[in-house]
Amino acid sequence: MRTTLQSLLAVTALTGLAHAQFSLSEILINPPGGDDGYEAIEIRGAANAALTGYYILAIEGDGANAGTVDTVINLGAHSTGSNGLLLMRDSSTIVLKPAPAAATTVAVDSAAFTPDIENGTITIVLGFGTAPTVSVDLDANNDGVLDNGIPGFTTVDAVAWTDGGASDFMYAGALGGFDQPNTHAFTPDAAYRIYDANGKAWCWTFADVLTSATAPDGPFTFDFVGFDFAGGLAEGFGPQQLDLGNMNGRLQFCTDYYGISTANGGTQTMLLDAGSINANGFALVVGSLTGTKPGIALGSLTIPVNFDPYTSLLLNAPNTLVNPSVGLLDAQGRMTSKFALPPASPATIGMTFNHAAVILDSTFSTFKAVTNPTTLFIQA
Ligand SMILES: [Ca+2]
Ligand SMILES: [Ca+2]
Ligand SMILES: [Ca+2]
Ligand SMILES: [Ca+2]
Repeated sequence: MRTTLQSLLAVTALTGLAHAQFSLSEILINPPGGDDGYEAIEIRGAANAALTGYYILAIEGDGANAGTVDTVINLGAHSTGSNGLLLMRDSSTIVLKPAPAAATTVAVDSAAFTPDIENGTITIVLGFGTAPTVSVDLDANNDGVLDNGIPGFTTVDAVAWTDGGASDFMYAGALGGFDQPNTHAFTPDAAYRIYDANGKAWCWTFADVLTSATAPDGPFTFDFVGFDFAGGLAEGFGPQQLDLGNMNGRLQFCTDYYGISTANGGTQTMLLDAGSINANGFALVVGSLTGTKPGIALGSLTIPVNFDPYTSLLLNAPNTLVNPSVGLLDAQGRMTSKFALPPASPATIGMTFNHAAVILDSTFSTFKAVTNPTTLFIQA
């Protein structure tokens, strides 16, 4: 009996691993100017891994068409490259900058990317099994719930975002993925995955992207000018642009929401991944209302927040507005903190909060590292 159970568990674990190895790592669906030639979706997995049976789906989220399968991209004939990356493109005519790594498999499927992937509220799904047919409506009564899931199809990863339409729906969360709420007024052009120190998919970032008139083919820089970015991206820290077909850059501090309304209040979750090298150490979350540069000098380190009254407030009242602001890292070197803004806090309208974490050793005596800053906008 025990042997049977053990072998069953082993098989289950192996199956889970086999299917958990692929993730959506980068999505560009709305570049500046026309979309043709630039739409691309990057998949990350093990090296030289076949995607037999796998598909990417785009499910419409806008109003009356919510739930309609807009796009089906068959990955079955492709494998990841020796670096674990597959980049699906709508055309090979334009040479992206930066160029995909030589080790990346770059595949083109113009038909599947026609028409273009819609730029409004959209759910992108990676999975395997029987793919639905293009134009099938998986949410016939438009109540935001897929009527029967995706029949015959197993989702391994999903992400969704919204343009804020009142009757729009995102379906990724219910599929085990991530729905990015529209709490700051921009609709992402691109989604960019952050992986942890072990290469496991960890959190999402989102941004509008900018190109220049003289370099329309890239680099696609994140829009730090219009403040259209989210998830832990920050100007001057961590990834600054898309890197389609190249390994994604790292962040150690990531967030979910990127804007909180003063009327409704809300909570921003901050995820810290200091790596297992900092297991059981301490983290101190510091903050600023006056930006990230020049920051606070701390020996040879620089904390990327400027010292101001908010910095003092967090230090003098630990584990209140940010909780925990002083905490213990777990065995993976992680900690989750929350910033909570009560409803009806009009005095904060227009404020931009930056937070960063300082990593200390397990005796709370040695500063070991500082993270990138995160950003939070406070809206009316
Ligand atoms: Ca598009
Ligand atoms: Ca439904
Ligand atoms: Ca529908
Ligand atoms: Ca990439």
